[in-house]
Amino acid sequence: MLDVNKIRADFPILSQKVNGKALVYFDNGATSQKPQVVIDAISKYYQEINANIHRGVHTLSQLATDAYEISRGKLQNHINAKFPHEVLFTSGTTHGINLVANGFASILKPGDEILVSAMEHHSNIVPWQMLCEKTGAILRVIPMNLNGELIMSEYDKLLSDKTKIVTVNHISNALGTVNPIKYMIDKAHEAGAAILIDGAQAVPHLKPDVQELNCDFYVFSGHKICGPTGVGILYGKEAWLNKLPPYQGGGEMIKEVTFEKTTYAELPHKFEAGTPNIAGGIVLGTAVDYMNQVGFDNIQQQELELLEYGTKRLLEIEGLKIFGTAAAKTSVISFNIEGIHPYDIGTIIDKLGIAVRTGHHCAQPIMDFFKIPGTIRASFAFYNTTEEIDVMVEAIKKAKVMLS
Ligand code: C6P
Repeated sequence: MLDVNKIRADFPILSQKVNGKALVYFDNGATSQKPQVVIDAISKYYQEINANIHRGVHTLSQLATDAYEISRGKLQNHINAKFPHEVLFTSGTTHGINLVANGFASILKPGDEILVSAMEHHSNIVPWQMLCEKTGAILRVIPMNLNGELIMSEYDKLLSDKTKIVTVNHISNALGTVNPIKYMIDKAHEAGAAILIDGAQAVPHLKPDVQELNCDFYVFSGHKICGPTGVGILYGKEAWLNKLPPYQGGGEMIKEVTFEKTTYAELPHKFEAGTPNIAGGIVLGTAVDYMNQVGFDNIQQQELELLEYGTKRLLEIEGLKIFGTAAAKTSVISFNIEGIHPYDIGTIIDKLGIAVRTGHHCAQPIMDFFKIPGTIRASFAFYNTTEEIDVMVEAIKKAKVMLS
């Protein structure tokens, strides 16, 4: 069992007051809070070993390079990638998806098909639409039902020899649905298509095993797993990363440059042009160590309790409707209260120290599907408590009285 009070002491921000009230941070889907070890590791890097990496013979450059590559190895172990060079540092999920979509421009022909799901974040829609514009490929959408579950029989029907890549999130940011990605990966491969998994909302809750999943690409952001902003991971199978052209040109990604011709560096450097977020890359390793120390079994147990308790307590509020009622669900509750705009509730409960996200959550097609302007989203992390849920429920009741 997790000692939540002990865990909370690791996160200095959680003892802050916001608007004069104890902070209740339920916007973990947007970004997680950072434990002291992560905050300290950032200072330590700049105080002790700051230098550019992969370039200098001097001691600091070597120390920084070693720390960066050790961190890559930690991430490799964390997701069980076969090789360290299959683990690319990016600036985040959005960067990772754009990198892959850009690479597919050299593969797709007019009439080829890309499958996305009906519950994607804009980051996993727009880059593919841009790719379709460039190549003449066609975007097809895997539909969902009213519980917010993808309809697998429709997915099976959409797959064909025209499908070149399937791209789907592991967990939906707006609904909390855990998608059946193992099934989807196997089916995509049977149809001869590649598959990318957007793991942005999954990695805070579970440890993906990319070899067991057998996905071609898996992307996520560091800031959602207790790490800093501006750093993320793109896992790609070696064969795919060798096949795709580089995304950006510049320093670090070359073997040889002349004015006539440039040859590219080996993986992972081919995709890591320019000076990267060195501190971010190193500290992402610290964040992953921290999450593993807490333990994903403990994280899941605590979050399941929060999901069940939160769902029960919120449903006590008259007129409250939850969007996203899939059988397989993580600790995200999206809801609305009849006759009240989500933004109004969000603004009032913020005055009471409670941070939730309101709006379309960068997933407008989901809101269109449910014919709503947006939702209020409470997304819980392992450092949250049922007492905090009580505070939120009371605050919402108060806001409801004020607004009706
Ligand atoms: N979702 C949320 O509040 P970046 O911004 O690149 O770190 O992550 C983009 C992204 C991609 N896919 C999914 C499923 C996501 O949830 C996100 C980020 C945040 O839901 C901020 S919009």
